[in-house]
Amino acid sequence: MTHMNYRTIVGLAVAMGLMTGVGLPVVAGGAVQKDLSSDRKIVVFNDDVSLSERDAALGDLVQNRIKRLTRALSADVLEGVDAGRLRELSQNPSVKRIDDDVTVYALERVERLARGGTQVNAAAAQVLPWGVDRIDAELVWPTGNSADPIKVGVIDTGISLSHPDLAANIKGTYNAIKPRRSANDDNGHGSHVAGIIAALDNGVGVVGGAKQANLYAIKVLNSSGSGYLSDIIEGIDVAIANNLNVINMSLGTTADVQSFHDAVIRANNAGITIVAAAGNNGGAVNYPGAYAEVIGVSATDSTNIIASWSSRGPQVDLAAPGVSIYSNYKGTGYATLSGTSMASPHVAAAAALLMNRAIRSEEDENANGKWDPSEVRARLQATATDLGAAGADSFYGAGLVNVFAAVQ
Ligand SMILES: [Ca+2]
Ligand SMILES: [Ca+2]
Ligand SMILES: [Ca+2]
Repeated sequence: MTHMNYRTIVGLAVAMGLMTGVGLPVVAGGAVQKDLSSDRKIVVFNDDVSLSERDAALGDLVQNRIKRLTRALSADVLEGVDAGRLRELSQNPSVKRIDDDVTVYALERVERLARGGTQVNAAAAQVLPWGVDRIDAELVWPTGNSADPIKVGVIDTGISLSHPDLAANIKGTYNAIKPRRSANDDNGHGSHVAGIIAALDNGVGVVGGAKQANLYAIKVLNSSGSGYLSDIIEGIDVAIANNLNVINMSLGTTADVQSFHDAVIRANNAGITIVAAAGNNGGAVNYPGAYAEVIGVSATDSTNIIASWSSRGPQVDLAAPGVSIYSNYKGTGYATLSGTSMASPHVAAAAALLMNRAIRSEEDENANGKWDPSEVRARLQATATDLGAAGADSFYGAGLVNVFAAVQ
């Protein structure tokens, strides 16, 4: 497709309130994965550089361009350019910086693959999943708060658009990988995450913590659960353009890339509460979970103990259920998965429920009458159940999220 067509289609999709796709490389479960991105670079231009000036700066390298970012970030993604040409390009006055277009991964534990795949179940009578129960979301619903009309973006592998336990809550889609394609979930991970946030209370399958939240499927990860940073950045900027309230990123990478942090800062400045998985390597918190603007979430089991594989460190803000979580899957299925990928959406659901409750003056740090990301985080942390060592610690952050306590 030509670049003109690409831009036109993206523009139309956003104008119509549609969103269709999401992805970056993150290491799932410490497995060795092929780095998709070693050959891809994000050429970041200065803010005042026009599209034609971008073309002029690239010269014959236009033929190496595989993606153009034209929203908040002014950047072109190039593939297959040798180091000498990149050095030369980095000295062009139009170019601000050249970043690695790293691979980002879904943060689901991959042991399922060693067992020959995930067991997919058919719908049965609705159950209250243990994680939704543990964060006490079901105690909030009788008050009438089920998070409608809070907008939650699932930046992931997409969401199953045909799933009877999700479809009615999906209000928009965007496919950042292939903008002309749908954001239907071809992996299962994004549907699982979406179900933890907002599966329907319809008598079948499961029910999500913020069961009437408006879901936005932003597909950035492919059918294998990996993707490029450039697509994730586009997904974040689509979330900003669509005025979403919360975004969940159950994905990560060990690489700290300036363009990624900048996108997170833009979303935070736009008033979006950003929640991300801590990572599954048992070590340091991945990005974006480690960025200060993001609520980084570690994973606990049904006995409220941190999973051995959950990443940990001072960047963990909260803990949430992430072991043996039953939720929606691709198609019309259901599956039990583990990972900090499953912990993060419990906090996203809690944030959505909290944001649907009017903010009180003592919670409103900047006195603007609405929930800002730092205020959401502060309330969720102040009302979390302390676990482990007394007070904040690197395993559980402020503790296990409890949304019933938060909305009091
Ligand atoms: Ca249901
Ligand atoms: Ca405020
Ligand atoms: Ca503690």
